[in-house]
Amino acid sequence: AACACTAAHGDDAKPAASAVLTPYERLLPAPSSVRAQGPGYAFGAGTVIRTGGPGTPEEVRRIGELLAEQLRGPTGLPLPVADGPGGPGDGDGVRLRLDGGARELGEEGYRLLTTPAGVTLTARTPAGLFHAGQTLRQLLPVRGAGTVPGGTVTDTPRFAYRGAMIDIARHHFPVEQAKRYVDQLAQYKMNTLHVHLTDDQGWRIAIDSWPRLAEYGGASEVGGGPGGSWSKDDYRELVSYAADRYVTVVPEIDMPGHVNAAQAAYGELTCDGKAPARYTGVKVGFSSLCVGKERTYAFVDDVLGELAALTPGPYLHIGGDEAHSTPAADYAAFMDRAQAVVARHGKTVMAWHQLASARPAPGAVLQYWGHDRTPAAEKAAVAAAARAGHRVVLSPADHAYLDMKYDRRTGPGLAWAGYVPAPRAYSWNPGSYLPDVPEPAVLGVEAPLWTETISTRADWELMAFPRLLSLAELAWSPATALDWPAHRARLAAQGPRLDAQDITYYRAPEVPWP
Ligand code: TNX
Repeated sequence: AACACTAAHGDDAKPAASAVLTPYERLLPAPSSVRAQGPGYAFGAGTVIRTGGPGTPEEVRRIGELLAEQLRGPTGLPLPVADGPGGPGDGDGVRLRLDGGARELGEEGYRLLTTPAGVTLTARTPAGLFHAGQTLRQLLPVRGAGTVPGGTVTDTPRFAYRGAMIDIARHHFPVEQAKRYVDQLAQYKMNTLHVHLTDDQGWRIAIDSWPRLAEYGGASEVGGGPGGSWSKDDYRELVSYAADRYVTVVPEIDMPGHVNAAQAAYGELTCDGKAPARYTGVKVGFSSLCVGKERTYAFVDDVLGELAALTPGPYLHIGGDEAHSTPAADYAAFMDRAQAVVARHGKTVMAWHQLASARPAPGAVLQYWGHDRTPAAEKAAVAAAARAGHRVVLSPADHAYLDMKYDRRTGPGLAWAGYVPAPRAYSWNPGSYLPDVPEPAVLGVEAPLWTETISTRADWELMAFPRLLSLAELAWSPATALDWPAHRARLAAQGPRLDAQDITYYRAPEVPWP
């Protein structure tokens, strides 16, 4: 069969037309293994989604309901959800099956088996079943019922942490936009949403013990707009919406720098006790918490305590980047205490990789955001931390930053790490990217979207798509499946799906969009 490999002779080959790809070849992220075999299953008016026999957890039923909801629109079929394993004469369809014994499928893997009788999704965990459902969506046509080709997909992720970050501090976005992004992430098997909740320009999360943080510190944003903030119920709603889609929320309170909004709300958080004006520009590195003041740590404890109570996920991200106004010794002393607070509230520390040059606490996860020109010593500090047992999430700015312009014509975005055209987002290997940080030390990949220049949903999506899909594939697919000519054909095949969901995307010239 014709496949994306027609273009596998290098970047000069003419991009393969997406029309020649089979549904299996179109899957994005590319699965670990596919065996096409025999005739497929035709979806029709009688298709039922079955969520297992007696003893099947309620969670599986929920996954079935959500999958049915996601398939009804595109297929136009009723797709009722039924309990019970189904039997002869029960009609055919999709079966969701938990198999605790399928050890080879790991924490998030699945098997999708298609015969003329139906499609069986098998996983060891509910997360795996959810991912299987997302694969099934892609095996059906963009519109209409269609036939899932016969065969077996067996698929497990390369990295456990597959994330995206949104910056709702530079520009405020409503929780609905974050939920929309969760849907988009989950569709491509990403499982983490990191929310940058605070920065110099705005404090976006309600903290009961320090109400002026959100009330006053939230009422500003880059460019002087009104800003805004999320109530605790907003945040809870996002967390539960994400959990239903097997996405974990990682909240970030950026410290000890990036705190002007907090200090504008509470002058006691500065060393001289005077509240600065709110800030609506785009400079970084000018603010710092007062490291020598005990009141600072009451603040840290209250904020992280309330956030920990709202957050079921394991991580609290405490920032730690660009603390240019905090002397190195103060920085290390502050981060020691902040990390202890995270631990006291039962969470694991995540921080930007600058923490590597201080004293990362046992278990702390470092998020690397350097680039090709980052000094070797800075990379070496991260490698040393990896040797000491810390795991690293990779967000190299010149590959993974979704706020970098594609090229000089891109409207929104920055270019301090250079332009990131679509192929550049894809063309790096997370398993060997940082010198002396071997693959087992890499927890995963995250694609941050900073919003100094982004204030609308259209611009957000334009910057994220298609590069987010490339990063999703780097995070999920086996290294052996990574190949730009094949990948760009898969990207092209996603174009009509993005269109059908009204997702704005950049028609990158390197991709053979239909
Ligand atoms: C660097 S990346 C920052 C952010 C900016 C971003 C813009 C990082 C940890 N800090 O404060 O928003 O660049 O690309």
